[in-house]
Amino acid sequence: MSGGSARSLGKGEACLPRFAATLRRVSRPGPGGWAAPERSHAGGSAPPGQVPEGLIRVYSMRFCPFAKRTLLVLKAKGIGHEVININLKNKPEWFFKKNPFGLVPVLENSQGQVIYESAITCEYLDEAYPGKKLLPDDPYEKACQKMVFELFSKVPPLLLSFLRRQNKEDCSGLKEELHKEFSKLEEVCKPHSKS
Ligand SMILES: N[C@@H](CCC(=O)N[C@@H](CS)C(=O)NCC(=O)O)C(=O)O
Repeated sequence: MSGGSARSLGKGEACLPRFAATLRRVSRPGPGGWAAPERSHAGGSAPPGQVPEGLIRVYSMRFCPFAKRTLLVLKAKGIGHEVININLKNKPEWFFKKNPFGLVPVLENSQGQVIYESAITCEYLDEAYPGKKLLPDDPYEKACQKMVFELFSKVPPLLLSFLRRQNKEDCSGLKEELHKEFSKLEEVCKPHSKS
């Protein structure tokens, strides 16, 4: 490692700046600011129609790490889907009928069934669609995966706070918390690591 740091960095700590830089790159505002280039549905907008047969719809927001979970599962399983972005600063009234909490992601299928909460949407997609199974069948193995998922759940909100901090704001506490969370994650991933 370059530089004369007083102590060597833990693995989780070393990857933090890289992770933050990647997040900054993917969530950098475009020429028009933070507004998504795709149309997003805001207050006053008409509700979208029925989901076309053979597709599943995901109500999302471009920078939402929770919605990314759902989108990753859709991609991994090759499920045909459409994305409707929601303006979370000015939510359409109809969106609360899809999810009473008013949060993305939400899934809706062509039978009008809706599923919200990212972990639940991921499990639903894995069970409802054929093809590559993402969760193990063995109950213990499945529980282990869910525990890792829960452990990782602490990371995205911390990263968001890290990205949203003001330039001069002291973020040492935040860094410490992130380091702690990454270390926990590394500890549980160690037995499965190849190196
Ligand atoms: N526990 C939820 C969290 C989802 C969540 O917080 N989504 C954020 C966007 S990243 C949201 O919809 N925020 C809108 C709000 O707080 O009103 C999940 O896992 O789906």
